[in-house]
Amino acid sequence: MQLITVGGPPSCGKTSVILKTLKHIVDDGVRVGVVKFDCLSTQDAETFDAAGIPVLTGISANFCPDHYFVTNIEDCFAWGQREKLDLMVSESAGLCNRCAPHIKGFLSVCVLDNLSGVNTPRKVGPMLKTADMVAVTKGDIVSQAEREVFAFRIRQANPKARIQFVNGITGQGAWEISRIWKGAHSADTLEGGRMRFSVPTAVCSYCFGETRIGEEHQQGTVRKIRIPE
Ligand SMILES: Nc1nc2c(ncn2[C@@H]2O[C@H](COP(=O)(O)OP(=O)(O)OP(=O)(O)O)[C@@H](O)[C@H]2O)c(=O)[nH]1
Ligand SMILES: [Zn+2]
Ligand SMILES: [Zn+2]
Repeated sequence: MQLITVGGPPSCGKTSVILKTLKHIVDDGVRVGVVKFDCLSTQDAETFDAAGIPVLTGISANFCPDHYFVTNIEDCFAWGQREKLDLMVSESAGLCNRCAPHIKGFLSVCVLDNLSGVNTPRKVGPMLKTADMVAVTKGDIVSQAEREVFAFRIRQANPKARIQFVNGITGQGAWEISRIWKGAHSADTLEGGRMRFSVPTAVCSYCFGETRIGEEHQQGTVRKIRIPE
């Protein structure tokens, strides 16, 4: 089964891009499915259902969404195989910009939204930096100059990635993306696989549910801001 990881900030257009792209792939007779990772809630399952695409949803709740991803993706992969999918897409919300849902050897896609501002490519961490492809949505509502600066900033953060502008509503640009996705890496198992980026650098009491503020409640690895006296 082919596996493609798609990550991007909330509401950037991931589901729209996936739907428009998979449409072209389904037209070629490929059986596709989606696993959606989100934090608190998602309506995406209904959207994929309505499009006739098998979908599995995981809600990470109080877990870091990317840690939740790493600890579940193997089981989700097995689900995709049981569903006899040829190609499975994982969609994750990417709320934690310190982590990334991308796996070595498998096609990884970062979706960014032109509307989010030209500094966004500098703020999105490994999710953008370790992606093979960057799909940029909502170019229809910004100027050509903004689109160019945005693409330039993406190249600064990730010089190797292929950048594809795509309209999540009309689907313009999705065919080009589908041609790349059709050639995505395929494997029988994720066993022995590795993430592209290690997470996290800190494990502290707050990771384990602490809510109280104060030095005496801070255990584990913490980092302090250097503040001039
Ligand atoms: N104008 C415009 N709107 C878009 C485009 N792509 C997506 N949208 C709209 O942006 C909104 C969010 O799109 P989604 O595809 O749900 O975004 P998402 O990243 O999957 O959202 P979450 O999974 O909830 O984080 C929807 O209202 C889409 O119709 C685009 O290229 N242009
Ligand atoms: Zn994490
Ligand atoms: Zn994280």
